Amino acid sequence: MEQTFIMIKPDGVQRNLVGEIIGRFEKKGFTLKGLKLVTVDRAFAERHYADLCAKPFFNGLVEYIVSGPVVAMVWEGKNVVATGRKIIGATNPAESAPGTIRGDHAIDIGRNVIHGSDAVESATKEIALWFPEGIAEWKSSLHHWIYE
Ligand code: DAT
Ligand code: MG
Repeated sequence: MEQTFIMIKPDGVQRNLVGEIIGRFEKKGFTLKGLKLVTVDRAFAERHYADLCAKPFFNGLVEYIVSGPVVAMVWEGKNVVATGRKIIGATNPAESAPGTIRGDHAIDIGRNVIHGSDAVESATKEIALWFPEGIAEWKSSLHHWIYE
């Protein structure tokens, strides 16, 4: 089953959006496989966003991610990477549709509340980076009520 890495950014934690965000993934039917509240350092944030290191906003992005605790999660389910991105909404909240997390809860691109992996390959890399200790092994008893 597919897995994705989802992170509630420091603004999402500070703004008490943790329960709201987790609820959206839970209610959809996805399964929580990893969860922790962590504050990361610059080097770690730079590794997470390594692909963006040449961007003019890279420094501000790293400062933002290290500015407080984040909630790091692994969610599992059919098509969870692409569907997770839809639940999150467009990168720039000015363009995120209402009903998405960013569309409902964010205004500026540099305070867009949440991260989600953009492909199965990056999800695998991000899960390995954020959860080197591994993730929970369990199967939801709701499985056959959610999947046919
Ligand atoms: P996403 O988080 O939707 O995957 P991304 O990977 O392209 O978007 O960029 C990572 C984060 O960097 C994004 O959530 C917010 C910030 N960012 C992206 N483009 C930006 C821009 N043009 N100006 C300022 N911040 C930007
Ligand atoms: Mg991205």
